[in-house]
Amino acid sequence: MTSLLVIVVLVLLAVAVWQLTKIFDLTQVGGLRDNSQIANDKDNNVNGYLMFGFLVFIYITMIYCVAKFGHLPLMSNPASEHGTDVDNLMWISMILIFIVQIITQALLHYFSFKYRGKQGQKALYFADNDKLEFIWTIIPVIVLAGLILYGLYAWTNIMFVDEDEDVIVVELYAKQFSWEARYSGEDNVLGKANVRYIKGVNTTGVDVTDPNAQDDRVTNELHLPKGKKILFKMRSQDVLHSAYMPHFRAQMNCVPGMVTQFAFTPTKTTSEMRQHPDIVEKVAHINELRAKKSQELIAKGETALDPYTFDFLLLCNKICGASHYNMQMKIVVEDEKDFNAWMKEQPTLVSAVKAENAPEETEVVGPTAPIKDSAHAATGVPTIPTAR
Ligand SMILES: [Cu+2]
Repeated sequence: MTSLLVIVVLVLLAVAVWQLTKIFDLTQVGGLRDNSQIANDKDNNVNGYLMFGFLVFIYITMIYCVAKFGHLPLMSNPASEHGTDVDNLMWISMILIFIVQIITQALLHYFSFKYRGKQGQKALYFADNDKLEFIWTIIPVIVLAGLILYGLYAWTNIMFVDEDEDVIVVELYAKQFSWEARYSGEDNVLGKANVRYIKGVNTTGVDVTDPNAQDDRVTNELHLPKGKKILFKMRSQDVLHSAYMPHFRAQMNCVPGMVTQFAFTPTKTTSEMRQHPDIVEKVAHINELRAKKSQELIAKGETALDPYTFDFLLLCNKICGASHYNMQMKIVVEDEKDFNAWMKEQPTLVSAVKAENAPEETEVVGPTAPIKDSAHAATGVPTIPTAR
């Protein structure tokens, strides 16, 4: 309501100023003032110098933004093998854009000034110039072709997964508004899945009767071993999501009804990343802001904020609904030994389903035990093959 009142007051003020200028103009009628609608030399000079003023404004804004916000884009210290390629591509593109815009803006504003209108001066009729046109066409063609070819080369390299390569297959399951990870287990093949199988603890809709699903493990935290290639298979339960792992320079859409994939090799563990100077500086800055906010909260009698520690995150990068902003999952990168130890502690999905369906007194048996509630297996629901 306050904002509406402020807007109304501003509009009324603008109308009042406009009316006042009209009255002022009327009082000047008959004076020595030039009332012609055609620009004279003075007008053209003013506009010419304003062009220069605008150029200076653009440059100052640019320098200010680079100095103040330049540290925000993730363009150094990637945590994946291919991350360096993405960063290089980004650096080359940004530097080229920077140089080109500095030169073209200067030329544009300089010529606008130089050829500003002058009394009695006529514009020169200039039909065309093949040499000039050739130069300003061929330079962008060469630069853009180089950028596109380099980009395509980098993209093909990043997306290529050798079928015989030793990779760990992990499924990322997206839904409004959380993530789940499904590990393919010892056989490294994911069991079939379909949204119609979702029931109780089987939140990812895995066909628990599928032999490949017997050793699948579903977790709410994504653990990855350092130095091992991970092949992610993405699925979505409801709408379009996007699996975004910024520190690994990885992103892929999660589309309902199909499986998409992305593979990368983590090169830094979470604890190594926490010790990196860039991250140490960022964390210190965030905690400074949090400490200030905590003081305000304490003054209001509320609880203070916890200090922040760095963690890799899997985020959703498609606006998928009201809580999209909070759709994230923690990623822990660790040494292979720690990863294997963690993996051993995770129960298989089949054993969890069995425990859920078993009578209270029955104990959970091995992961390959037959499934009691396999009624859905006979429903003939088509499954999405998620195996490699
Ligand atoms: Cu989402």
